[in-house]
Amino acid sequence: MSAYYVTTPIYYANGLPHIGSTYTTTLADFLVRYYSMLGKDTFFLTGTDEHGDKVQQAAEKLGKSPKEFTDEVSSKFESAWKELGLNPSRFIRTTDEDHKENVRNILQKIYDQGDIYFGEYGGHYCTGCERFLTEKELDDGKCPDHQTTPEWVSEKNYFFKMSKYQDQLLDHIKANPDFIRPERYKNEVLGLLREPLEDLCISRPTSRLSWGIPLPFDENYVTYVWFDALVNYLTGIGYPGQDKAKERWENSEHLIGKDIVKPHGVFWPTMLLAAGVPLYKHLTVHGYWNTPSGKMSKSLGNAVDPLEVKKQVGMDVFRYFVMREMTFGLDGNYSGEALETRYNADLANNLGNLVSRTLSMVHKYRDGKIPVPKSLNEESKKLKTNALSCFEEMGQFVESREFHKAAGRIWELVDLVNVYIDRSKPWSLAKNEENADQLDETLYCQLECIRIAAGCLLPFMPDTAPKILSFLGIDSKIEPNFFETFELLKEGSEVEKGEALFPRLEVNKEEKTEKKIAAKPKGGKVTEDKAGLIAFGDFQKIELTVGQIMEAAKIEDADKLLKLKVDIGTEDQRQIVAGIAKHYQAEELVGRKVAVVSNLKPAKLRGELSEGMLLAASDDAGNLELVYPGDLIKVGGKIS
Ligand code: ME8
Repeated sequence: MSAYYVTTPIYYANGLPHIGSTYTTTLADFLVRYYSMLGKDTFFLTGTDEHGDKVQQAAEKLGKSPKEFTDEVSSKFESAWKELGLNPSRFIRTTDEDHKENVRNILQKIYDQGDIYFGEYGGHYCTGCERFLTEKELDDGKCPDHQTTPEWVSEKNYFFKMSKYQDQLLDHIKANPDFIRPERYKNEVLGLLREPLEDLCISRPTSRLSWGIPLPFDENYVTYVWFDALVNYLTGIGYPGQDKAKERWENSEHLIGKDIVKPHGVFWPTMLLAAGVPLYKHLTVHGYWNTPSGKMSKSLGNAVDPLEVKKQVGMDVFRYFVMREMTFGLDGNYSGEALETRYNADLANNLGNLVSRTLSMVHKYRDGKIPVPKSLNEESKKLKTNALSCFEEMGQFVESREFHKAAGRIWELVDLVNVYIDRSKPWSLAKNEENADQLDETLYCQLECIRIAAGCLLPFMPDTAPKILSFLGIDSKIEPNFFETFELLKEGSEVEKGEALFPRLEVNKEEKTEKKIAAKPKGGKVTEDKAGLIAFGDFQKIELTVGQIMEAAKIEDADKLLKLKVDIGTEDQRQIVAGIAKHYQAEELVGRKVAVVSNLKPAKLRGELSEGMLLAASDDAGNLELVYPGDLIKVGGKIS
C-alpha cells in the first residue's frame, strides 16, 4: 500500500482558527479522505507553532506565561478541528519534547558540518512574518502582508549558509516541474532564486527572546522561528528514524497559503539539503480568502469564526463552498452572500432537489421500491456512462489540485440527471400503465446516478454523502479501492423517503454580512420575527383572485420561469411570469385553477411583462405546489 503524507502549516498559537486556516486544514482532510478511497496509507499532520516574539508578546498582553498561554490556544485549535470533523493523524506542537530534540539534532548536524556560523546582521524585521524582509519586499517601507513598518533589528546571531544550496535547489525545481505548484508560485520561487540568496538568521539571543528552543551549541541563543517550525514536518512522522516515515516523506505534500511561500519554497528545501534529508515531494500553494474588508487574518481582526459557520450552515456546506468557490491558486472572496448563493443554487435547488424529488417519485410511483429496468435506451446509457466516469474524471482534477473543477465535475452529473428527469417526465409516464417499463428505467437511472454522485461526494461532504447513500440503503464506509467495493443498488429493496438535505437559506437582507447567515427553521415554520409582522390593514391591501391558466410556455434561457396567460374574470387575460418551471411542465398547467395576487404592480422578468403572481406552497424538501381554490368559486371570485 503506497503512502500519502499531507501537512498544513502549523498555525501560530496567538489566535484562534479562522476561515483561512480552516480552508487549508479542510483541503488536507479532503485529500486524506480521497486518497484513502484509492487505498493509500495516509497521514495528516497539523498543529501549532508556539515559539517566537509574536506568541511571547500575545501572552504578555494577557499577563500569562507563554507556556500557559500556548497550552490554552493550542488546545482550542485541537478541539476546533475535532468539532469541525477535521481529523489529523497527529496534532503537533513545537513545544513537544520529540520536536525540540529533533530540531536540536538537525541544528547540531548542520553546525558540525560548518553550515552555521556566528555573525552580525541588521535588517527590517517583521514580527507578523517572523522574518527579515528585504528592501525589495517592502511596500512603501511597510510589510505588504501586515501593513506594519518592520523594526530595524541589528544584533549578533547565528546564520545558516543558505546561499551554499541555492544552485542545488534551482536544479531540483527545474528537474521536478510539479515540485511547487500551481505554476505561478513556482515562478515566484524561481524569481527569488534569480537573485543571490542572503544567509538565513536562525537565532535570537535569550536576553531578547527566551521563548524558544535553545541552540545545542550555544545556550545563550534560541532558534529563530522558521528553523524550529519547518522541522515539524519531519518530527510529525518521526523522520529521520522509522522506515514507514521514509516512505511517507517520499510521498509528502505541504499545503500552504501564499503568504509563506518563501520559507517553504526557499528556506525549507535548503535546510533539508544541508541536513542531508531528501526534499519533500510537493509544495501546494493556495491564494487568500478575502472578505469585503480585505484579506482575512487574525492580525487584521476581520476573521470569520468557522465554528459559527458550522453552527449556521453545517461543515459540509462550508467544505463544498470553499472548494468549489475558490479557483485553486488564486484569491477568493468569502462572504455570507456568496455562500448563500452557492447554497441555494448548487445544494438546495440542484443536489437537494434531485435527491428529494427522486425519492418522492419512487415512493409515489413504485411504493418506494428500487425498480428493475428491463433495458436502457440511448439517453439512459449516455447518462450512466457519464456517471461511471465521474469519479475518475473528478480524480484527474484532484491530481492537478483543481479542487473547484473536481467538485464541478460532480455537479455536471447532477445537472445532467436533472435535465434527464425533466426530459423523461416520470410524472407523465406514471399516468399510463403502458409506460411502466420506461418509468422503471428512468427511476432506476435517477437512483443509480445519485448513488454514484454520492460516492464521489464522500471526501467533499463526509456527513451528507453517507446520508444520501443511507436513503438508498447503501453502506458508505470508505474502504480502499472504494469504487470496486462500493455497494450497488439493491433492486426491489426500499428507499427511504429521506429528509430535506439543504433547507433553503435566508439572509436577513438588512444585516447582510458574512457573519449574519441564518438557516430557515426546519419544517417551513414561520419564525416570530417582530420586524416581519404586518398589520391587518397591510394584508387587506393585497387582492387575491381566482384565476385559470389558459396558456403556458417556457421562456428561452430561463430554466426556472414559465410564461402564463391567466383568466381572472376581467376582459383581458393577464400575463404572469412564474418561477415554477422546475416543478411543473407547461402542458400540465393549462386549464388549472390558481390563486392570483391581482393588484401587483406590473414588472418585467427576462424581458417579459408580468402582471401578477401565483400563490404556491413550498417545503424544506424543495417541493412546491400551486395553491388553488375548489370548484365552487368561479374564475374572478375574490379570496379573502
Ligand atoms: O504562517 N486565506 O502561521 P499562521 C487563506 N506559523 N488562507 C489563510 C488565510 C487567508 N486569508 N490566512 C491564513 C504561520 N491562512 C506559521 C507557519 S509552518 C512551518 C509555520 C492559512 O497562523 C494559510 O494556510 O499565520 C496560511 O499559509 C496559514 O494560514 C498561515 O498561518
